[in-house]
Amino acid sequence: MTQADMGHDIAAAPGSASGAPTCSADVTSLVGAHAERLENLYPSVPATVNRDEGLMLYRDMTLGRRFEDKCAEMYYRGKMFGFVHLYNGQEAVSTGVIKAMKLQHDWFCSTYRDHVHALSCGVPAREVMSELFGKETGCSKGRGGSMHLFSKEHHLLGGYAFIGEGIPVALGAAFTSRYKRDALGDASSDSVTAAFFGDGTCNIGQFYECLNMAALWKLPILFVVENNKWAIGMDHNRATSDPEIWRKAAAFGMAGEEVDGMDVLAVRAAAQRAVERARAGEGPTLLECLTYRFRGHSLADPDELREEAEKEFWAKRDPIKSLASRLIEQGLTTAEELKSIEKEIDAEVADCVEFALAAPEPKPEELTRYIWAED
Ligand SMILES: Cc1ncc(C[n+]2csc(CCOP(=O)(O)OP(=O)(O)O)c2C)c(N)n1
Ligand SMILES: [Mg+2]
Repeated sequence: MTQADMGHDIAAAPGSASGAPTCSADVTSLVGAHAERLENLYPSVPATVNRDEGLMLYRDMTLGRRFEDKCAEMYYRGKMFGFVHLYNGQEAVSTGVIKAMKLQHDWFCSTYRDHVHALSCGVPAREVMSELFGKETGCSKGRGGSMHLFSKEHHLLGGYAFIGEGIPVALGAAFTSRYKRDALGDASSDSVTAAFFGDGTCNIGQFYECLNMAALWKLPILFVVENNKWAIGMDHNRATSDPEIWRKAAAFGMAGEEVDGMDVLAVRAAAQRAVERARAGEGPTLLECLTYRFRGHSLADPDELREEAEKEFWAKRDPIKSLASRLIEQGLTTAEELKSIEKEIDAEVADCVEFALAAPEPKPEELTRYIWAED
């Protein structure tokens, strides 16, 4: 039995025999306990990657970042309406988890911060950008907008405006997978579901109810907590009984793990372990990814609450820049090759904006279309 099976951390614990340095009191007072946890996280086995995988991960994270930088531009130019929540800084979580799963086979459930999850799931950038512009060509036919991305084809079960709303939906998908196999005798039914949500969401009821049911029925699900330290303007450490969310897994007898959410390789390795357990019928995992959002809560947030020192601490750990350095250091790519990937991505993003701007609006007489199942 591994430590994870017992609901314990796989990575070395803070201040453990791994020799990890602990943060000085000065650093902690400047950047806070969330940063201190990250500093003290030393994986016992550093994750590695081959060239193709490395470039695939780099491409996916860069697409997420550049797509959203363009979203900000379009929002401020008045092309998007309503609330728009960007994911800048958290890309290693979406890419690390989703690209460790089987696309169009496994299932994914998001929150209002859903654009990058949709892109990682393979929803075409044209469809995501069209949705943000409220166009008929959007993945939710322009009826959903930024917070309600959905794609049956890509097994994206939705973005949700109410926090925690997606967790029971994800649980249902995991239950379906198990039910088809065990009750209906479909041996090929081995899909795993990943539910993404934030630290603030771990203080509400659905989280606990769903952890309970998932553990009880050994459902194939990953509860992926994107702990970015903030729930709008509420500091995680002021809002929860035990800030180390992964430890709450032990109360349900399920595997729990904390991981550096700015390190895509570490997230990928942790997700692979959890997916393997889930597919083998060993049940759920609570995976807490320590991360940070580089922008305000939404594009309407002037982001004046967070300390500059804290923002700088996390900006230095930009997951895209870190992966680039590692791939170059390991001789798997060159700066020139990464530049040409970025150029391709910029062209894809420019194309999706052009496509979305030119796309038709939904017809007013079809306002209520797609509400009922027959559509
Ligand atoms: C049920 C419910 N209560 C309150 C809100 C208001 N609200 C919107 S975002 C948010 C914070 C969520 O923080 P977190 O789960 O950490 O996600 P993050 O925004 O950091 O990704 C809250 C409380 C909501 N959307 N839904
Ligand atoms: Mg948060």
